[in-house]
Amino acid sequence: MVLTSGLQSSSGTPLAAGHAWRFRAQTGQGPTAFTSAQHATGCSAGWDLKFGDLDNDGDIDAVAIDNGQSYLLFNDGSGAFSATALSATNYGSYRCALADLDSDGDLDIIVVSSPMATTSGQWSGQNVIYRNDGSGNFVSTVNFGTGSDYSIDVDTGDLDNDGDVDFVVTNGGVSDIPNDIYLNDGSGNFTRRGFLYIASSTAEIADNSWAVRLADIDNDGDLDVFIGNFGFGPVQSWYYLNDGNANFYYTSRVDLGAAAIAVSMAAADFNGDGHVDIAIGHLGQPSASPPTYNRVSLYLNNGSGASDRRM
Ligand SMILES: [Ca+2]
Ligand SMILES: [Ca+2]
Ligand SMILES: [Ca+2]
Ligand SMILES: [Ca+2]
Repeated sequence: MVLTSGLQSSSGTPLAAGHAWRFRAQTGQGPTAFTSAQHATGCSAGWDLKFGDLDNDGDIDAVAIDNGQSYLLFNDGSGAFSATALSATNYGSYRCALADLDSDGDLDIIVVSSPMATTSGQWSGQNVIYRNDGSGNFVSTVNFGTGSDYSIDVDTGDLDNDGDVDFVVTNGGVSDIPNDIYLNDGSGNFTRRGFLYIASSTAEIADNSWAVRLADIDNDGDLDVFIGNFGFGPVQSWYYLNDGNANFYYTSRVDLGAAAIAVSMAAADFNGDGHVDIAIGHLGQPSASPPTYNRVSLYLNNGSGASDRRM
């Protein structure tokens, strides 16, 4: 949730800047069956799919990534979606995030990409921010990163507790590359910060990372970071605790213990004990030593760290 005006403190003092909050809603038991399987026209499959009201007309729209190309899927109000390309260029995109990056009350889009040679041409791997004009038009774009970060995933949240939306990008689809934090100046202009430093050093640790999710792991009021790593052979994934100012030092890097490729993640309080847990989707390598298999691991947070429990 983002509020940009009319904010007051509990004592009635006006607050100058807009603020962003994230809530977790507790819900009852959901439906036990789903009906209807309506495909969006113009977009055949999805590498990623994120939902939000892009054109501020009260219904939920979506952004899809399909075979490196990004698409807007606008809802006609009845649940039918039609796809239009977000960009004329296929950047080799993997995943996206929706958030109000410039605090003007509409959802903007971050798309992260990796360069790749394909039969239909070279994908450049450029990462792009698309700014919303408020009506679902995304003609204002900002490139970010080096263009060859080999970025795979992105998640948004207020990492430095200054009321605006920041984001984390995982890099290294093919090799060990440091991940990136991008901090917002409040107007949607971002400064890159190296993700993880060895204490008392500015040397960044590089991982071959795929998945990222932000959540307050230690319940101290700031967003921490889960990172899922990819590799050939046993691979460990990590979580990183925030010092409150978006600093993540080596001493706060904690092993999740997952000796398997982690390609996707979801963070939620799965057992309802007030601590955020993590589910990791693994890509198996049966021929590796030791072998690993396709599976989902659930790591339950005991309040002081995550403990392994496999599904
Ligand atoms: Ca809409
Ligand atoms: Ca916006
Ligand atoms: Ca912030
Ligand atoms: Ca925290």
